[in-house]
Amino acid sequence: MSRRKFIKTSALGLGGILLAKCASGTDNETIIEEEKKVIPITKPIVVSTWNHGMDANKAAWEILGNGGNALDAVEAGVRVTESDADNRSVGLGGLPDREGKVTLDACIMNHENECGAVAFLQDIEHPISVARKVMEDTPHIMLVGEGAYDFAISKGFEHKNLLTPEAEAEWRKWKDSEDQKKPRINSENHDTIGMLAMDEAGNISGSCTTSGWAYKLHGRVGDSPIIGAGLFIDNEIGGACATGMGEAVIRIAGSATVVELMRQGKTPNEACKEAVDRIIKKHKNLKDLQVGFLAINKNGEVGGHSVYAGFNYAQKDNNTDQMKDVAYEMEW
Ligand code: SD4
Repeated sequence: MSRRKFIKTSALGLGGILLAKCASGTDNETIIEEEKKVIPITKPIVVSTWNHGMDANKAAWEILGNGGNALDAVEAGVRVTESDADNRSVGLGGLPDREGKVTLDACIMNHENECGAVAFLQDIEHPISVARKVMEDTPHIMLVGEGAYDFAISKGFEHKNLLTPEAEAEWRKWKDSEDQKKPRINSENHDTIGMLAMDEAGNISGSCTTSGWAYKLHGRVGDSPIIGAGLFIDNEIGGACATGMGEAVIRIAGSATVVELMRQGKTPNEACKEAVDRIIKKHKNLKDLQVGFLAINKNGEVGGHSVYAGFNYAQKDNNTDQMKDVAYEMEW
């Protein structure tokens, strides 16, 4: 018996896409005929990782909802989280490294593949804005440590002690504990904010900012400031960001991988799942190895996937303002 199928899929950019749909056929033949179907693009839209994404999205939406651009939105959005002293994993109030120092990682990327990053930055409240200055005011992409700090001060950022009394108390308790066990990433501590936005013009930008893994070695840098690992945007395709154990994300060039998988035709959900599968395949010891990916494509379709249960993201667009859970591979 022969089965003939005619499927044609064609991208029409901003206008929508042509989708094939099953029509009819005889008993031994299925003919899938081409049918024009316009899928509306969801834009503007902003998504960001974890519960703190709701407040961050709100700030981003004030820009996106008024015709502003995605780059301004992703910067303004995550600044809210950076300034939230109650948040123990980003900016002010973030848990420090083993030495009691709060060290920050951040990066930003726009629709023209321009990007900027800072890593191991101390005493500056808004690393995301310093990253943007690196992108816009220098020929470089990443500044680290003292150099990043000096650059920030030269650009008018203020010195600020980011170790709040509450975070310091937690660190001292950890330091005095017998086992000095590192908190389990994501479930016990560590929720970086990654944000992806598409504006009314259809341009995508992204940002990612964190104080990194609590009680890490002094000098440790994670995936969050590394373009292609913690964040990647290709405006022809979409964008992705990561949260969780940065070392594992870097090993598979996580966010760039997700974008490349979408380029091959995968949906955001499928692309994030395949990147998670790759992390699982490449690591022998998966204990506590949580990683979550979040992605958006040019149609404004959003997807995510994580190694362990519990990763969620916040979405805001003209019809949505809510948290969403992602599918995962394992229970804790
Ligand atoms: C890091 N990826 O420093 C960050 C931590 C994180 O949710 O995302 N936690 O490795």
